[in-house]
Amino acid sequence: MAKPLVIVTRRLPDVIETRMMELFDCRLNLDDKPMSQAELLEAVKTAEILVPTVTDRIDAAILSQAGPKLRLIASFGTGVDHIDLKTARQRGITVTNTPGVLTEDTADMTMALLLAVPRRLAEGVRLVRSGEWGGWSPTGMLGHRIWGKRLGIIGMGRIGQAVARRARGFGLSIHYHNRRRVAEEVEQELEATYWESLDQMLARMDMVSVNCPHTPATFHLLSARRLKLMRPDAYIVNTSRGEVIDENALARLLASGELAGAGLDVFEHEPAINPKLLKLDNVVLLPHMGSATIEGRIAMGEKVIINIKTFVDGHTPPDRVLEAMF
Ligand code: 8YV
Repeated sequence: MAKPLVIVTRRLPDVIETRMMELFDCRLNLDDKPMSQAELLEAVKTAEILVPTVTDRIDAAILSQAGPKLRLIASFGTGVDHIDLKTARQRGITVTNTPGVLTEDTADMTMALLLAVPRRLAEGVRLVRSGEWGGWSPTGMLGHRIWGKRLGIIGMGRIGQAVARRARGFGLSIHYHNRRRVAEEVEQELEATYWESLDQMLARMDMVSVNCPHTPATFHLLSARRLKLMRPDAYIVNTSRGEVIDENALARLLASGELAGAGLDVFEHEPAINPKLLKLDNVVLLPHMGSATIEGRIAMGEKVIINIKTFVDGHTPPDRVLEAMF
């Protein structure tokens, strides 16, 4: 049987690329340069299977010109907001992702930001490196305690729950808003309080963590109006997608002291960073590295391979994505 033509848009871990070369007629991207829309168009016209990442915009314009051979988009990543699922379905193209294997890493990074922002970690590093630290002082570098505070989690899926488990260990009490209330056992285990109204929850939290996917329903979920409901001493952390927060409004409120601080691993227009955010001291900005562990990336690649293999063998791939899931 002929091996399927698989086009991979970015560099993946060596072990994954090697295995893909063994299994498939595989075209790799050796210099790791993100593909332009023109290159992507060429790829969907040629490939039977496309392996994109979050940096590829597989929109309706691209998909409507896909070649008849393109049957599967096996995305390397969990979020699928870069793929137009509706057009893919209309064109009979199956879409898969890699859920589950980056939950713990992303939750670790969320917890790191929940600690880093109130305890001014990045400012402390900058001070030491600047050579201007004059030594310990009783009132130097004071931040805020997180123990005993309330954490509001927006999106209580796998990652939200993994954040909650960690946060409990740091003495935070767990509150959450989700489309659906989670199972009673989970609520009990986490001693979590459910808020059907996001507005009501936001107004009462000391810290807020964004852990929901970006969908049309969650675009600017944290709008200027909602951000203004938060308390001026509250912190906000986002390891999900920049688009969930109105970034301009966030920067404004942080600058005017109407919010205490933010930890952002994701941005609305990556890789561009809102210049207003760059001017602020009370923010920790990271380059979308929530799931960036070697173990996680290999596990993601394994999932991509399993999804392709299962599909090529004529079965439903384990991580098939349906529009109704989002
Ligand atoms: C991935 C992510 O590394 O999986 C996701 O949704 O945001 C990242 O952590 C990236 O998407 C890879 O394509």
